[in-house]
Amino acid sequence: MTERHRAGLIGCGFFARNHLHGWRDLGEAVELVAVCDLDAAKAQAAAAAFAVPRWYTDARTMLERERLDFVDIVTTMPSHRPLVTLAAEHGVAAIVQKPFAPTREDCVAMVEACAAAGVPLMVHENFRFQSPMLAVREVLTSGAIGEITWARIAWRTGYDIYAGQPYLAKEERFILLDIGVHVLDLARVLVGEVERVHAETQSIRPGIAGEDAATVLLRHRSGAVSVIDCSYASYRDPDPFPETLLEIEGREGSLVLSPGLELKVRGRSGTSVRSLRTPTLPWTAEPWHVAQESVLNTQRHWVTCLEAGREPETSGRDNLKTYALVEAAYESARIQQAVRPGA
Ligand code: NAD
Ligand code: 89Y
Repeated sequence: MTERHRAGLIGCGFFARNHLHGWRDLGEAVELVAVCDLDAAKAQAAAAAFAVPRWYTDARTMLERERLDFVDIVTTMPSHRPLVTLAAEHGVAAIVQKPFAPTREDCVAMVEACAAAGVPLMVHENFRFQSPMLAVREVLTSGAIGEITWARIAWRTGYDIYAGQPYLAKEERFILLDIGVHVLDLARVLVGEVERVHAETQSIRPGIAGEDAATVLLRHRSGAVSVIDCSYASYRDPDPFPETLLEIEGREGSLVLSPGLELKVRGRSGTSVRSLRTPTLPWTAEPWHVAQESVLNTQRHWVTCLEAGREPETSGRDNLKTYALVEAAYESARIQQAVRPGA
């Protein structure tokens, strides 16, 4: 039997539970040997609930005492750069949750630190690994609708995300960095790289520090145009949370992913309709299932790439391109003009 990859998880808060379940499901390939949180009670509780042998309150101590192949960083973004840099100093690979960092300078520093140390770095950008998105990617690569000409990728909800993630209400750069980053990443994956960005942002809900709605118009290098719209102040029935909805048109057909994950594809040979819902796992539940399951899919991709010595799809280097779209969207909203994303 080949040796399992030895992992340490940093950050045992709200979303980490999904990571912990995912690593447990991947137990044949990954051994979670330690967890860490600044809050001892959270670290201890995670270790107890998932039978992890050791827990720490200091990531440096964990990296010094444990023999790790990688760390899984599930903290909020201000700690990403110090933690990724620390892992690189110890010659340890890292997966880090989105958003990559508060600034582009931080993102570049992490990419450079891991490249200099010769260790892989991946951003846990999970939306492109959601089962419905993987199915849509297959339809697009099959050529069923022909070359893409136009798309709309929408995330609109009134779900109370502040209950589980209260820090979001205090973010001055809010929805574009929190959800926009996922949806803009999908735009790159589904439609292609971007030439020009035009954005409008809105602050709708009282008491929120940043923008909670954004509408972004993208001109893709292929000539296609897409509309990316996100809102945390959209009170609809049904509320599709946490589904991303799609309308994509090609030269020879179209596809629509509707609330409830029904996919309708009109192609050369007619129209087909199918459900992209997947069965819940023992540890997932609606409405979060599609997001939770994608954590496992993302972790599986990381392990496959580690074993093949291949750069992950959502490597730190790749995520700089998604981050550049977020930056361009903020800049466009500020100057009220279209902006070319940075290199
Ligand atoms: P959280 O605040 O609930 O948990 C973060 C934990 O990290 C806290 O317990 C905190 O004490 C700990 N922490 C912070 N700095 C640390 C450090 N230096 N060393 C050790 N522990 C440290 O946050 P959350 O809601 O779990 O979100 C974590 C990240 O996951 C965020 O970046 C968020 O955007 C992301 N997230 C991603 C998805 C997704 O679908 N990809 C969904 C939700 C949240
Ligand atoms: O923070 C968000 C994310 O990244 O995915 C869903 C979420 O947790 C709430 O909208």
